[in-house]
Amino acid sequence: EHANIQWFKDAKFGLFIHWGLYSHLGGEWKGKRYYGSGEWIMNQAKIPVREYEATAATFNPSRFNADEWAQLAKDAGIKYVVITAKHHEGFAMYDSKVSTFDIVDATPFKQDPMKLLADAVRKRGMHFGFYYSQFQDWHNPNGGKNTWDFDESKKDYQKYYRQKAIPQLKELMSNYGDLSIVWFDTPGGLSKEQTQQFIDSLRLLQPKSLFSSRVGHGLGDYRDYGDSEMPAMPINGAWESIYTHNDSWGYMKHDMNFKTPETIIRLLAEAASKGGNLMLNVGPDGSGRIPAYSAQFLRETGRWLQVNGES
Ligand code: JFZ
Repeated sequence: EHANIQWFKDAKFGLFIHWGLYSHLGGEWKGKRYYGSGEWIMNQAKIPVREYEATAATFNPSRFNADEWAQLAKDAGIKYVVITAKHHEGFAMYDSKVSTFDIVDATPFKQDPMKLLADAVRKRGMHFGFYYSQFQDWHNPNGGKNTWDFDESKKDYQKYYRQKAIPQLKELMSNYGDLSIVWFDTPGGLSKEQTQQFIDSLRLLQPKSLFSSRVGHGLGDYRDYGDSEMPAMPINGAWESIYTHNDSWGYMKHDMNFKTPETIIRLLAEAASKGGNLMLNVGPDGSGRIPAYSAQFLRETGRWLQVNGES
């Protein structure tokens, strides 16, 4: 068991944030609407890397306000926040020196929102962590799962880990203060032994940070269930259920199927009664705003917790 697991076991309620170039597309490409998960649009529409890159030129989330997001989480009764520093699209939402495909180098916004958010969240006494897609990277020729631009059989995953994923993880784990979680997702390309080496080398940078189970091969510090999956029975040990507020992780303009405060509270109570956490996701849009229904329903959840919750 990880020496720093107790805060996580006590937390009960986390906020997941999916935010990237896909947020700016909002589930639409060349006039056609896509359904499912907005952050998968590059894959769904098989958008070539060069065309996808070009969308960064108009991504300007000028209404982003780190203090507003952090205060919303605080008001909702949330204890930890995890945000996508890089999703499968390969775009770094922070100032990366490893690649120019990042928010500071490739967009008119030119600022590092991850830095501002990390500070705003920790300032309010909540834990902060990064999601990082360690295997799937549809932008890098050797990254996982872009089969429309690149030939999967010719890829050298080790090279991608060496040249992009590990150096970017090192940036995130060196330049953003104390991280409480590194949330890995959809593993691939590494044996169990290589995964252990990968973990060990990153541990040195942030010994207190927890790693999610989707680092692969049954490793990681706590258990994550499948998306929108709740265990049927109480479970021992640290675990988390992840749900998204509507039906998409990344912002989708035509998905209005937001869970009511009542549903959120029931999910929270169910996770807590079985000994785990609920990490609920919101998808801010390309302008940097959290959808109004998400903000409103989170605040209502927080008011209920204040009256009926334990702390
Ligand atoms: C992954 C991502 O592909 C997706 O875009 C999103 O970020 C989500 C939180 O995680 O999707 C998964 C990963 C694992 C399972 C399901 C969806 N699973 O184990 O059931």
